[in-house]
Amino acid sequence: YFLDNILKDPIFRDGKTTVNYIKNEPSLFQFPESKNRASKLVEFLGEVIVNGNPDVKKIETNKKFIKPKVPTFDKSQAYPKGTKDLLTELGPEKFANWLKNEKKLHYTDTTMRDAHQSLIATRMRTLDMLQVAEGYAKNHPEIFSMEVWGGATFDVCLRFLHENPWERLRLLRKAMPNVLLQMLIRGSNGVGYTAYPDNLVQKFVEQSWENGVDIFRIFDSLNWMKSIAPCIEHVRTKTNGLAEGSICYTGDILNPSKTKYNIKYYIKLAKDIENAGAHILGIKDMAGLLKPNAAYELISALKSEINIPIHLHTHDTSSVQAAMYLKAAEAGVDVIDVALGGLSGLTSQPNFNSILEIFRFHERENHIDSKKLAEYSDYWELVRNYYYPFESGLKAGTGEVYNHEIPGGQYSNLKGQAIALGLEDKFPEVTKMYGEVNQLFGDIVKVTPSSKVVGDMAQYLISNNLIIEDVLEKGDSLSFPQSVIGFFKGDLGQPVGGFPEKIQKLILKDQKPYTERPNEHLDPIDFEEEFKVFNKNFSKGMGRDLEITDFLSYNLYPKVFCDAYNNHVKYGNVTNIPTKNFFYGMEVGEEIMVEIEKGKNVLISLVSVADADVMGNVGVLFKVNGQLRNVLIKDKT
Ligand code: 3PY
Ligand code: ZN
Repeated sequence: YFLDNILKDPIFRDGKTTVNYIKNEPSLFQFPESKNRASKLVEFLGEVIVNGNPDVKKIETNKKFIKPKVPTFDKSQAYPKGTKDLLTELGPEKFANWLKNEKKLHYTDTTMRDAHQSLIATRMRTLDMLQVAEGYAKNHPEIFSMEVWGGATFDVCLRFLHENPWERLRLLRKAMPNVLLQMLIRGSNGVGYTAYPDNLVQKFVEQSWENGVDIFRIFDSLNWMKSIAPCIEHVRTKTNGLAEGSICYTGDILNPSKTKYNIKYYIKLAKDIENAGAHILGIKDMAGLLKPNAAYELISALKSEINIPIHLHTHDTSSVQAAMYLKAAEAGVDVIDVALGGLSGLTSQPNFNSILEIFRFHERENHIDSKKLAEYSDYWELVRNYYYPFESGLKAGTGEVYNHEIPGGQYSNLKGQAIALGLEDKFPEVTKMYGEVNQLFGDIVKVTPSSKVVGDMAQYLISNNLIIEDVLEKGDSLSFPQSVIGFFKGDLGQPVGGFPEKIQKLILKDQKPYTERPNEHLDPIDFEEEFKVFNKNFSKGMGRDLEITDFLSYNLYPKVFCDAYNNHVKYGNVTNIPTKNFFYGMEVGEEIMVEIEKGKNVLISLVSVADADVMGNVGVLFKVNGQLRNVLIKDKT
């Protein structure tokens, strides 16, 4: 394109060039936007071909992938009415009432959020979701909700996938306008790992609704009402969506020796959540500790004590959670969370396709087309292969979960972290230590971010060859991980029953803990002024005016946002590169089609990859829409 510009330039054509010609003619460097975008795409592909995708640590050479088959649907058909239409018609209060009076069991499909968060470290790309989103919403409008957003997906979109999480939400909303979309929000911690100013969380909730979220599953990692209640209030005042205030379930209500989290505790918490204005009660069994008989007892008790519908979530780490769902359904639970077969089981949710069969001919049967549903399971099973480097390696369910109590969503990440720290062969010790650290900390609720604190401490002890007794005996001379210090200071709020004082002193040393809400220490954001500065700083590189949602991303994850911004400046929009090529590059002779803007595709093929020159640069030759394009990539391998 540079040459093209020169050849068309009147100065050049009139033979009036001087030695400073190129320097003085910035117009020579103005390339058509789409061409510019194509150049950036091949720059990205070249980088992955030569140096690999930095997120992929281990590659299996000669790995073969089978192209996933997208289930058919009638594209011209209007979307059948679903729960989203019902919410619009009834409003949140009446909708919750409708749900409570439903006899049939309802299903939330977590495939696009928690399932991949729990099995493949949250790496599922939007492109793979969009292939099936419209068809799924048209073929299965009976689904109660699709969990598609929040939790760790926000961070991972920006940090590893070069995606804008808000764009993911908008695209999924557009593709599934008839079914409720659901997100997970960590109370005052939003979708982060720390407390944020209240007006930031409020704006985040408002914008999540504006961009497509209908159900907000709100929890706090210590079950602290002071973090849950304000978030319920934001949903009630800033949206017309549903506030699903949630209990995090831990321990075992049937075990007489585990008295801290007993049935009375959960009933009181559920009532507090209802009184705070939740439309639905969520029970978030994040580690899959709720046993079948306990579920029957818990749901039966809650059904008689509260008036809002109950939505139950679990992880199948033990591999027996299908039995739990059966008992919960018989006790009257209203909605359960499941994942499509190909991304279900183990640390993910129980298998939707099979759970559906458990309730076939049951009095609470929900008639969903199981044949079509199986095609979607097949699709996800094959898509999952593209993400093999992110698998946790867990091969079977484990009863050990009742001891270590590691949440499903944390398990695959913890394993990855252990590998990065060179502790792979000590993983069983790490999980055992996790359980011991939990006891040392006073048996706390463990879910993001409190679970990260326990995980950090367990890894710290194992990697330094320390045991719990060492903490008790020589804790005042040890320097603990920052997350642990912050936790004992009160940065995540207050745990049930308070902090164990002795440990708190050992960990904090001279620092003073506090008991008020962490958010109270944070200055509110001045949206008007700060947004102006933000827009000025970042709009040029993005090639567009920035939106309030970009500003929210920046405030939630400043460093991650800046890195994502720099990547965008360098590579442009890489979200439409097929997943196989995004992670593993291209083979010589391979040809791919990438959409660079709505309806506009570029055809890219890899012609050759040269050996590195003396400077260590590798020439990667592509054909882009038939024209040869050579990019030079520094070999960093
Ligand atoms: C999250 O907070 O991301 C979770 O999924 C917790 O279970
Ligand atoms: Zn979960």
